Amino acid sequence: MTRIVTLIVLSILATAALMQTMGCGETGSAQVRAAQEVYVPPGEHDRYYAFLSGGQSGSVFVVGIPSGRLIREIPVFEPRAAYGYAVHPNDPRRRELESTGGAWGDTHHPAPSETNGVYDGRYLWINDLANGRLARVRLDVFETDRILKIPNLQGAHGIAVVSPNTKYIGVNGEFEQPTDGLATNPAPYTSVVAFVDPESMQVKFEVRVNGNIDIADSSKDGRYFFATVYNLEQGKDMGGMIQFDRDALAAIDIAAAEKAVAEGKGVVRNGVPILDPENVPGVLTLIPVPKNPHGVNVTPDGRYAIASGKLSPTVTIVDVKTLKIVAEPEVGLGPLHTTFDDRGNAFTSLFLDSQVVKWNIDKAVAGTSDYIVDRINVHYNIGHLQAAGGETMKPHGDFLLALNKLSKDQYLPVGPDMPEAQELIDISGEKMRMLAAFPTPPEPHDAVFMAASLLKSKVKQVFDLGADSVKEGGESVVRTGPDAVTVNMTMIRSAYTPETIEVREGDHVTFRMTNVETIRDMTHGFALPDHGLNVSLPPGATKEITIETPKPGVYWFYCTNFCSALHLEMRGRLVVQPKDGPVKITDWRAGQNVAGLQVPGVPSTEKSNGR
Ligand code: RUQ
Ligand code: CUA
Ligand code: CA
Repeated sequence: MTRIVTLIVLSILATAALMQTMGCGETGSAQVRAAQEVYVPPGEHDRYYAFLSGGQSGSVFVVGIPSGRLIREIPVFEPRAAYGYAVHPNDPRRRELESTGGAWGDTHHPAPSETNGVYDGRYLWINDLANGRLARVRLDVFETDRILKIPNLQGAHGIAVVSPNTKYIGVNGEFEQPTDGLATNPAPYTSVVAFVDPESMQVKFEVRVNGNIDIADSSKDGRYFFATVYNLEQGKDMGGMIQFDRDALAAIDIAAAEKAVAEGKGVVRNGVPILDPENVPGVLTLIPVPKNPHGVNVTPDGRYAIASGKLSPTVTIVDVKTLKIVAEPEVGLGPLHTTFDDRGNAFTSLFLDSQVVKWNIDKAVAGTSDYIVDRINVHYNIGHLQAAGGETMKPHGDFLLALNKLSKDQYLPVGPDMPEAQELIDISGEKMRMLAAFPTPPEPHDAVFMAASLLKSKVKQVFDLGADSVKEGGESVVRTGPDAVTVNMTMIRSAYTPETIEVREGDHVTFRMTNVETIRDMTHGFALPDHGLNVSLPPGATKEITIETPKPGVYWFYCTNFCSALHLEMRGRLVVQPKDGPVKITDWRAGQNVAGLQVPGVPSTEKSNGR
């Protein structure tokens, strides 16, 4: 009898467990609903592009939302063999990286260009905290376009475009410096905010701020640039930085700064006028906010700037017109950043609580006790968070991405170090709902969403063949000097023209290469073994690169991107004759170019000494 009862009980338990796994229980049906919301069938597209900063990957990750699929990594401050980006020391981009601070970076904050307070899909700027740089990414081709080293500033951390029409990109210097740049200066350290012109990518002016400057945003009317200061103490160690109960939210009056610069009130250092607010009153207002504040975010309607308290469980709500504090509601432990929906709610990340807290802005300002709307646990220790369009004047109010610093037990273990974790949350209802999670390489700091409908039509299918491109039929190998050869090469499925290039040891060989394909996605690579050369050419692209010291031997350059059934055969030879060996000076389809250029000791046409 007891056995029968036991069997019945066991079978009931088993059925319950089965129902759970099949998604028939309460959690089960919530999961099925969530899965349906993030499922994007094969061949269909996501609704949003999300641009995630790559952190110490030095890049930008492009993820489809809601699926969480990684669509692309845009290399910015680091070489990436995957895209033939800045790999060779003579790659122009590699040289740009080396000359501006080095071939690695730490990207934190993606900032898209805006027109009328909403994204226009032209550019995305991204900072390099480590080496004080700002890069611009073109969103029609998803490639890095310009890299700028910012003078007089260390630790380029918070950046923000000046709304509503991208007048400047403001860049904050987090690592304060001796004011005159000299280590011998005993004076307290200060920082600058740099204002960069979006088109020319030049620093127009800088504004000095006492202490350091962390995260940035601009008022929606472009009047103020806001920056949090967490070391108003001007401490030089941890203890020194956490002395005060209040640090500051800095508000820079942009028009006043422009006027002062025009009147010559800036002190020019490294080519950039720096305004010192002590000598130029009215440029900078410091609003006291607790304590070691981190994020600052302006509400979509432009009324308030909200500073997150980090070491204080509060957010400080500042009226953007008066620069007065209107409320300081408690939200939870470790508030770092805030984002918004289209219904008057703010969402603040709580690092210590591992939560997102949703709160009503008007109620918090009015001081009613019911301003907290909802809380949801995230996994774990959230840093940034971003709602779709949350930085613009028109938030979408549907999805929120939590960018968590630690994933701990959330994914298959991969050693003591675990992946970074993003979680996608539905914010369309009163209560937040967890939808999905996806990992990424280290380490996304921040993200912005861009509607697929905005960007898709702006993305180019092929690069335009520029004046510098090599035309089909116009290929040549030209000796341009006693020890210099230029190869004008085209590539199309699935061959390089020319296929054989003969040079002499000691020659500098310049490859000018055009992928003359006219259809999307037909990318060819050009990799040369043992010479550190790896470039990749999307359709229509032209690249030029010089290898300085080819070693004697036969080297097969080959295509790295699988392009056709003859992809493996898409290769050719670089034949490097030893200095004193039989030398054939290439005159491939280019006899006229060779004439007149005599190579010392050897005839300039095809001949060999027949050794
Ligand atoms: S920081 S976790 Cu670079 Cu954006 Cu706040
Ligand atoms: Cu071209 Cu493979
Ligand atoms: Ca402090």
